[in-house]
Order: sequence, then structure tokens, then C-alpha cells
Amino acid sequence: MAAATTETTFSAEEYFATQPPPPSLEHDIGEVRDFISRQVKEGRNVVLVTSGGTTVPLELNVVRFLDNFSAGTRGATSAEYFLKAGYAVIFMHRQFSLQPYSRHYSHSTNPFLDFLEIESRSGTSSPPEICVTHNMRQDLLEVLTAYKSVHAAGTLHTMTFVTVNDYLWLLRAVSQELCVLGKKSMYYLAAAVSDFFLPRQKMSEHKIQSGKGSLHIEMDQVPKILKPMVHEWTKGEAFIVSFKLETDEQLLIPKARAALERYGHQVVIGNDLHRRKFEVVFVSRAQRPLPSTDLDDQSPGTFAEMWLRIPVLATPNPVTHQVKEIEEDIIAELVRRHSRWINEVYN
Ligand code: 9Z3
Repeated sequence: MAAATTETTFSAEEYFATQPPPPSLEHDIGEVRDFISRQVKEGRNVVLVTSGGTTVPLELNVVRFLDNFSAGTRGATSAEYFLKAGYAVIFMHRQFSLQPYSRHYSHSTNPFLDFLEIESRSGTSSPPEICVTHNMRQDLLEVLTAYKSVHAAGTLHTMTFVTVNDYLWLLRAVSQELCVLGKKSMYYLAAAVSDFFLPRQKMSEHKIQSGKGSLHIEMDQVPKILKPMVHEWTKGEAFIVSFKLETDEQLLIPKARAALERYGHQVVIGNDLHRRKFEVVFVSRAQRPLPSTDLDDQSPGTFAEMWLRIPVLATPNPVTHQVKEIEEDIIAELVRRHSRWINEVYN
């Protein structure tokens, strides 16, 4: 399939004025609002973690779509470490991508049926029992204990997206709700978001037919929503972390710096596709004149880079029992920076 792309640039405002919201938006946001108000009462910091890839449907009755790479490992793993650090987490993820806790027993890497055993109770008429394989019990107990305690505390709220349109509408609506938390809110934007989309007005209603030779698709550029998010939806108060994914590692730092310069948020975490599980770079502004809510006030040009690395051999392996996950260090560093960000204002 040959795809010719000619960009048309939508502003965020034009985008939301012309593209329809997902049908469940109001219901989803009602639930988020309740979750946030409970967390406000209980005095917790709240982080929105986005995770997984967005799709771009090519037809209204969708048979084909473009997808962005992401299994959801980064987001699901990070959500667990945020919860462990005492944050409440809104986990906004691609439907069917990995989720906190259940990710340890994903159907493809560690299918749970493989470590369950059937024990027949000989000499009795009772039905056989299901047991966990002995060498998996300790791991399962730890994961299950954390999972149950998070559920009992009510500190995890999950919501799903599929298309880039769902993602953009949800992100804006959740940001507007999270606003009540001011500095106590964090955004951890790990989802892999498409840069291009097909506006509804240009989509074919039915399945695109073959038989007419090659397919040419003209896509429009997805609006750069980080800018309104930083300056308008969150009123410049939230601590915002975005991810930059590259396959050419030479581009990682320049592109991360350009994103910071352009959007005025707090941290860009750069990761190379093939090294992302054991190496990331934190890029931030070297000097941040605080206290100031005037983001345009910040002098551009000086950046600080901090590499986080774990030994390659210690990368997560759910089958052979992981030793260390880089997300543990990423979250520890962000929690430290977020607490400084909060204290800079309140003290
Ligand atoms: C990331 O860079 C994530 O770390 C990964 C995680 C998608 C690589 P996995 O879920 O992978 O563990 O398999 N996310 C951001 C990707 C992205 O679309 N970034 C945009 C960009 O690079 C900016 S928002 O331009």
C-alpha cells in the first residue's frame, strides 16, 4: 500500500469543532469526576497515565485502520509504581492493551492457565480443586496482594480509548476535570499517539474496495494538543511529562528539547524504540524561574539531560521473573520532581 501524505494543520479548537466526541464521553467523564472528588477529599496527588497506541480508522464502518506501536508495558508498569508511591491513578489505555497487575499474566508472555493445576480429591465425591503451581505462588501472592489493596483503597480508575479521536476528546475532558487539583496533578503521557488522522468528513462510509490499483491516502495532521493542554486546560499548574519515541537515537535529544521549547511543559522522557526497557533520558529546562505561572516568561535555550539506565541483563522478563524494571527508577525520579514542583508553590 502506498500512502501519500499531504499535511493539513488543524488547530485544537478546529479539531474539536469538527470531529465528533465518542458516544460514551459524558458517562466516562462523570465517573472520572467522582473519582477525582474522592481523591481530593482524601488529599492524594493524582496522575493521569496514558498507555498503548491509538488507531486511525480508514472507513466509517471500520474494517481497516492504522495503528501506533505500543503494547502498553510502559504505562501499565508505571501505573503500579505510582500507586505504590501513594498516588491515585487514572489509567487511560488502549482497549485490550496491558493493564496494571494483570500485565504480569498477559495471555501472550505468561498465560495464567499455564500455572494452574487441577488436583483431584481421590476417595471423595468432591469436585477437583484448582491450585497454583508451587513455584509461581510467591509471585502471584505479591501481585494479588497489591491488586486487592489498590481496589480496596479505590485509588485506580481505568478508562479506554481505541481511536486517536477517542484519545484526544478524553484527554481534553480529563484535563479539565483534573484542573481542581492544581499542582497536585501529574500527567504521564506514555501512549503512542498518531501524528496523522483522517477527518470524518473525508472518510469513506464503507469498506474501501480493492481492484483499482494502489491506494492513496491523504491524511491531516493531528493538532499539537500539548500546547493548549499546558496553557489552557491545566492553567499551567499541572506537572506534565510527555514521551518522545525515536528509532534514530541521534534525534532523541534534539526532538525532546524542541518539544519542551514548543509546549512549555516540565519533562520530556526520550526513549529509543530498541533500548527503551533499559535506557531513557529525562530532558527538562535547566532553569525554571519560579514561582511563576507565566509559562511564556521562561527563557528558552538551556536544557538539562539526565540519563537513567539499568543493566541490560536485568530488563523485565515476566517469564523468567524480572529483576528490575526501569519504570521503578523513572517514577521515583518523577515523584521527587513533582514534590519539588508542589513545594515551590506552597512554601
Ligand atoms: C513512548 O515513547 C513509550 O515509552 C512507548 C512504550 C510507546 C515506547 P510499550 O508500551 O512502549 O512499553 O510497548 N510513548 C510516546 C510515543 C509517542 O507517540 N510520542 C510522541 C512522539 O514521539 C509524542 S506524544 O512524537
